[in-house]
Amino acid sequence: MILAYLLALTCICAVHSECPFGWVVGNTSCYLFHHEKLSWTVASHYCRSVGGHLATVESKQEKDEIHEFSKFHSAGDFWLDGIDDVHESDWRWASTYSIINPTFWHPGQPDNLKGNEDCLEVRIGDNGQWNDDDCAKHQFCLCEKSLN
Ligand SMILES: [Ca+2]
Ligand SMILES: [Ca+2]
Ligand SMILES: [Ca+2]
Repeated sequence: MILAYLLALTCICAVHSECPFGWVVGNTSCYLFHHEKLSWTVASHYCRSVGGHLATVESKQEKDEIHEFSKFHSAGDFWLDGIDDVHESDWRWASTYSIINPTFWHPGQPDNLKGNEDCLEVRIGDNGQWNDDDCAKHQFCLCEKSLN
């Protein structure tokens, strides 16, 4: 009886072992909506400290998936991994320095307002489309790590 119980527990744990506790299971990645407002740099460090990186959106499918998750898991706009702080308007995923393609900018964005917007945020009120904002602004963030 006890053995059967332990076996059942093992099976339950195995089913949920793809993502750590508290992370959302996506199609190809695990996502963590962090509910503390942080500057982009501190948010990036936070995601690394939990074994991931700020989320990179690499397809329409991933963009839509994250937008659906955000309806339930995010209290507001959140940082992604994108930056253009090395060369203005040259948007890259910071964790890999790969060019951001495709992009999902909100109409009129990125506008580099006041010459000081070099970090990428998701605006949940704008259907999950993107805005560039001041990296020093404190914002929620989305971490990502690979499914394994
Ligand atoms: Ca990704
Ligand atoms: Ca910029
Ligand atoms: Ca902007």
